[in-house]
Amino acid sequence: MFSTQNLDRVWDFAFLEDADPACLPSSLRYESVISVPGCFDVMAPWSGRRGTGCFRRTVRTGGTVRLSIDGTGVEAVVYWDGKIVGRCPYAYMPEKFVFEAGGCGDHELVIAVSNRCNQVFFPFYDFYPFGGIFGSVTLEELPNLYLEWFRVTTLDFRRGTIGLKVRASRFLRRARDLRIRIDGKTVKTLPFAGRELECRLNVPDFRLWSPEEPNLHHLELTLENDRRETHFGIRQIGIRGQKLLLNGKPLRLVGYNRHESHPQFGAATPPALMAADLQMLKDQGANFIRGSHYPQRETFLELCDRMGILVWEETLGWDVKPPELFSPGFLRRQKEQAVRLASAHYNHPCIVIWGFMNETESQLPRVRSIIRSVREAYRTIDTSRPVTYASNKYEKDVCMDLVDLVAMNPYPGWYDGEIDEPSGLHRIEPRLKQLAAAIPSDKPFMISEIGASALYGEHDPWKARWSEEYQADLAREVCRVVLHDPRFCGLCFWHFSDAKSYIGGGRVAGYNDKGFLDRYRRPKMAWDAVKQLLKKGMM
Ligand code: ADA
Repeated sequence: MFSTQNLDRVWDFAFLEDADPACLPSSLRYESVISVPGCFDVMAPWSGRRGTGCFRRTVRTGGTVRLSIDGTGVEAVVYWDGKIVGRCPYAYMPEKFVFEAGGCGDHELVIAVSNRCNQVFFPFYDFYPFGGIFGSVTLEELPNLYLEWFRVTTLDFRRGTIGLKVRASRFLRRARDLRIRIDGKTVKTLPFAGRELECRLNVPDFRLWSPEEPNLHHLELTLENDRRETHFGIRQIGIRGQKLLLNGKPLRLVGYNRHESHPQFGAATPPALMAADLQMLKDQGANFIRGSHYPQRETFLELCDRMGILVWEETLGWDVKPPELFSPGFLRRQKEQAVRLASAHYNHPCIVIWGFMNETESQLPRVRSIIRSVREAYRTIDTSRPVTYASNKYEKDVCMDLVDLVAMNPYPGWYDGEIDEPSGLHRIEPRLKQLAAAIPSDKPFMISEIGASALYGEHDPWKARWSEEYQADLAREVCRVVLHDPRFCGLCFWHFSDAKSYIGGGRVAGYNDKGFLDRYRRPKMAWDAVKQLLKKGMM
């Protein structure tokens, strides 16, 4: 009766060099076609160009609809029959728009995507501002009364108790039945009046979610003519002193920072590539991805839920400096991103950390109030997960007390030392130990980035920098130091695979080449070095 349409596949396309996506010319000729998801600036003839890409298609529908767009970049404006119905100001952020589609019939949907840098995606970022629609586009027809959102939280993993919070699309003066089914069985029918409802439920025959056994349960909610469903996992993230806990047991995160980046797909990486990436990660014996440095795709998170891969997800805001950092707009945008992200991805058990503001100026006391405010923005939606930022201010960081877990991005053996020094590996152990000693003793501590550049295929008998040998030795040394020391709850290498960058200096051929895999996912020596250590049970 109320259909959901997946709008992916082939759309019309037009590229306009100079147009503002919020002000399209009245007559626009769509002379090309493109796939959705898809990035235009990785394809001839728009490769590397900046401008506005207009994606258009016809949709047969009517009545009240909800349009979901799973990430665009750098920003987008959404038109329905020529009128603006939504804006996507934050690159990579999933967005949903509810609007009146008009009478039943064919309607025109245009998503105008600009890949010009803006106040959220600055041109100095060390990753590429891809232009396109990065994830799926779906359209649901909505009944008169529908569920706006629902959130599932594990309250007691020992008993399988979950909390359920549900919001209706409007205030209900008269109570209606909310039917709750778990794993195909009705567990409760509750009278729902007002706008929101909160309840506790014990999941029958529950099984815990963990990386080793990523068990999922199925939840289905029915309110009048609306029916919603999701998978959820019963798992609790906790902190006890310096320990990060999963279901009461110490958790050790080992994995990689990963960009959504591929020479042929840009940031619109297809599900098959995501699955292959994650399968490689599992095969290596790692269990963790930091989604650097922006929101992740729904398919990616679903794969992580199913495969038992733990995720740090973060908002976009990379190394932003004053005066921009202290502008009121910056804080508002950071808070808004945190709220949108936590709301959109709340129900994914794989997400264990919320992050923000990579490598901010956390040595400045004035940044404390910004960090506190963004942390609180996350907490208005979610108090069940630790919140943090990745710091490169090390001992000078004055904000460590404000986060639940301290995370640092040191690069001993790569960015320190003298330019003509043959090797900096000897500095890794003292530096990491020194850092661990500087962290407040009541906080878990993880290495959120560490690594070295290596050019794929560059071999060197003297293990010089930029060779695969040097990177592999560095990875081995980091594992030796970190994985045996209980002071570190996590190690996240920089980074999974080589990724296109936008900054000039030190980026060979425009790529950040600290990948343990190259841009086409061919393993460098460091990949196998870590694999061997993890297989030996170093975790
Ligand atoms: C930083 C940053 C990464 C990347 C890395 C590098 O730590 O967070 O995005 O730029 O440095 O390769 O230098």
